[in-house]
Formats: sequence, structure tokens, C-alpha cells
Amino acid sequence: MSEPVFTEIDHVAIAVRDLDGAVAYYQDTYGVEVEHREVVERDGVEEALLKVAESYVQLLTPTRDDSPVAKWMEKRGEGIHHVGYRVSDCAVALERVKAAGHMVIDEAPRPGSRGTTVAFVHPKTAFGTLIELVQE
Ligand code: MC0
Repeated sequence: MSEPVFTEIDHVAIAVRDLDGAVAYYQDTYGVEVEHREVVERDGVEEALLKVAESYVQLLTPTRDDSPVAKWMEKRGEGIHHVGYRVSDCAVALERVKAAGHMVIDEAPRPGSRGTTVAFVHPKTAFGTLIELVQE
């Protein structure tokens, strides 16, 4: 058996309409703090990362109407958008998904937020969940 590709859950991404309101909800109710905030133009999102042990809750709100998160919220409303799994080598992990014949969104690793290298795996062949491979 080879080593597992996932080393940790990096983040659970939750799409919200009101980012500040959602941040206040998590801070006030659960006492978790924002560690990082960033607008990621390429993906059309603003994120707030709240640290929970070694993982994050990633609150996401769209910054434009044609972004993936805006499209998704139009259909499904607020809620869990994707799961980010930490991997030691994004390129190797992505090749393994492709070699197994599963659909990917990013053909090659690309920049994510906070200086990470990421690749998205298509929900179609991932049992309905959008998966992000995250290399720190
Ligand atoms: C769409 N689908 C999803 C989904 N989004 N299923 C599960 N979870 C999601 N989040 C499903 C739809 O229901 C539909 O299924 C099919 O995928 C096609 O959806 P669509 O509405 O026609 O949309 P597309 O095909 O234009 O785009 C879907 C796709 C897109 C997943 C390819 O959202 C994408 O490229 N996502 C990757 C980038 C991303 O999500 N960026 C935002 C986070 P049916 O069965 O109806 O065909 S950025 C981020 O998180 C960064 C900053 C980071 O962490 O570093």
C-alpha cells in the first residue's frame, strides 16, 4: 500500500453571502479567530480563513457574478462548497487522480490563496464533492 495522498484536511470551504456576518458568527459563537483574509481575483472570491487546530474553515463570498461560487450559490444557496485536502506534492497528487481516470478541473497545479499551490478535482467523478488539493 502506498502512502496516503491526503496528509490533513486543509479546509472546509463554506459559501456565504455576508462575509463579515459569517466571520462574526464563527468568532462570537465558537471563539475561532481569522488568521488570513484575501481577495483571490482569479477565482472571483474573497476568503476569510479561521483556524481550527491544524485546519481551517474557509468562508468564501463571490466578488463577481460569473465566478464559480456565485454560480453555485445561485443554484444551491449558502453552504459547503468544497473540501480542501492538504497534500505534500500537488503535482504528484493530481497525476494520481488523472492516472486513475477521474476528471480534474486544473490540468496542472496553480496558485491558491496564502501562497499555496492547488488543483481542483471535478465533482462529477468525485461523488458530488468538489475537491481541492492543497500544497502549502
Ligand atoms: C458545480 N457543481 C458542483 C459544485 N459546483 N458540485 C459540487 N460542489 C460544487 N462546488 C456541479 C453542478 O451541480 C453540476 O452538476 C456540474 O458540477 C457543473 O456545474 P455548473 O454549474 O455547470 O458549473 P461549471 O461546470 O461552469 O463549473 C463547475 C466547476 C467550477 C466545478 C467546474 O465551479 C470550477 O471550476 N471550480 C473550481 C474553482 C473554484 O471553485 N473556485 C472557487 C474557490 P450537474 O450534475 O448538474 O451537471 S477558490 C479557492 O478556494 C481558492 C482561493 C483557495 O482555496 O486557494
